[in-house]
Amino acid sequence: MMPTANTVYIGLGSNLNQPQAQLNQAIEALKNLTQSHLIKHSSFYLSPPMGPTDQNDYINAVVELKTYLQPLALLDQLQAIEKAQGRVRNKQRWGARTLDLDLLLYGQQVIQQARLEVPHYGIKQRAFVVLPLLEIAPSIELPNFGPLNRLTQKLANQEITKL
Ligand code: ROI
Repeated sequence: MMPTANTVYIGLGSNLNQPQAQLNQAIEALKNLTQSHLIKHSSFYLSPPMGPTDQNDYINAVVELKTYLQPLALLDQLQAIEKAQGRVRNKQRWGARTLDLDLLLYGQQVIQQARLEVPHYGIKQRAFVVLPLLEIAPSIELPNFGPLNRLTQKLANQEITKL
């Protein structure tokens, strides 16, 4: 039987070393991802750092991919792109970074593994994830939750600018 492609959503974030250029470069890398096809990407969004505030504002976006990669193989590829773009894992949790690629959703799968939690644990609290995701997938549903657009009201107080 033909294996089916999975629709996945990936969150991109950067607040170091020309964030917009970092995201553009990451989108190019995702276009070249093995066994995958980039369907679309959102606009870029500017927001103040959530968490530690002694760091630059962030640029964020979301992309939709179709992929035959299994979740952990996809995670390996995303981490390789982060590394290629100079991501250094430093001591401060939630510190500044050149590039963060988060696997937000993998079809409607729920994954709870040591290396990987899907849906990404932060989705529902973060306007910088929800807004770009709804821009490219207005009817998207979260497993065990329902339509993501139920959250827009609750997140309306978070400062964020669509660029
Ligand atoms: N804050 C914003 N605005 N955007 C991010 O991508 C982001 N990523 C993070 C933390 C440090 C939690 N804050 C963020 O990992």
